[in-house]
Amino acid sequence: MHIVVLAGGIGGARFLLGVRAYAREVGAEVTAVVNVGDDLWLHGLKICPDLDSVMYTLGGGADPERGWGRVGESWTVKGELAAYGAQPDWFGLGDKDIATHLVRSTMLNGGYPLSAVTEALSTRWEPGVRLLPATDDRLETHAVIEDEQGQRAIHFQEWWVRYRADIRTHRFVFVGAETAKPAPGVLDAIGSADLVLVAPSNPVVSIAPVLAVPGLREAVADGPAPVVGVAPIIGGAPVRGMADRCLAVLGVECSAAGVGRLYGGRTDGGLLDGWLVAEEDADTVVPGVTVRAVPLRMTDEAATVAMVRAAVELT
Ligand code: GDP
Ligand code: FO1
Ligand code: CA
Repeated sequence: MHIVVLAGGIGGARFLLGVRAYAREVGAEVTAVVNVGDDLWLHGLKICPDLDSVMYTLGGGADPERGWGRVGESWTVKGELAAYGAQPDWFGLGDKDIATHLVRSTMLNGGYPLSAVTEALSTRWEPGVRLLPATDDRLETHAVIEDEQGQRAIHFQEWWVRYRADIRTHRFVFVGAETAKPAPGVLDAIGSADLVLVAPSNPVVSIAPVLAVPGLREAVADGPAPVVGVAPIIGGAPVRGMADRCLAVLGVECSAAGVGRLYGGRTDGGLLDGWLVAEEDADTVVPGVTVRAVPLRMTDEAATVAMVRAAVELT
């Protein structure tokens, strides 16, 4: 059995802990196709927040409270950069984390594609699943905002970290998406999958940029495998993060039903065959999609494995 998971950062990473444990139980293979829309170059370094969240979490090196970066982190370089007045000062890189970005940036500057770099970094972390960036090409999420300076596009990280998504926002743009190609292995993985799972990641800024890679959405929607999604919204609110603000930009209701309908039923030109929602959202209806209500809080690995099992049983 081959399971493909579309994933963002922390929600994707925690879900993958459960998918990996389930896969070990049943002898399945797992491929994670991870969002790169959050990625940015900073201080000469390439930062890939979602790939790193997944890699560190599955490798046992993530900070569980922050949800990003390394556990036991120190911040000497951040302090030194601040002493130089280096900008941006609203995005902090930890010392241990910087080592990852140094290795990655050196390899990228040497001509290796991001997928090969990710594979190389994974030899240290042994995530136990195949980690693939959605694309090796530049694909950056930008937010078109409006303030006293007028209307302009800013990088997703500036929108999320600097403004905390608390600024008038017209839309998101996936810069570079039109010409991006799926990373090597992505289409083959989806084409050979027995099941595609959409992790309970942010639908607007984690899953949408993955699906924006030309050919990727079609490979999932028209592919052989059933597609089951897991709601990141419980009782009308995100479990963590600012998905509510992201959904508001699209005019989509912040609910399990709102996100399910945003993905849509496969029979209606959408993505999903099945949609797992939390028990408090048991009345959710998504046209053309089989909806099942189960506990959806990823409090520990056993709870997450139970979610994965429910997703498998839905197919
Ligand atoms: P990010 O890239 O680090 O922001 O992480 P993701 O996009 O992968 O995941 C963020 C989403 O995960 C948020 O919208 C959360 O609501 C969702 N999430 C976090 N923890 C849980 C959980 O325990 N259960 C469910 N169902 N969703 C969760
Ligand atoms: N999130 C923050 O809120 N503040 C930061 O200073 C910050 C730094 C950072 C450095 C490396 C990294 O991989 C992630 C980092 N994040 C930070 C998280 C990042 O913004 C994530 O992309 C978002 O949480 C959404 O996925
Ligand atoms: Ca993200």
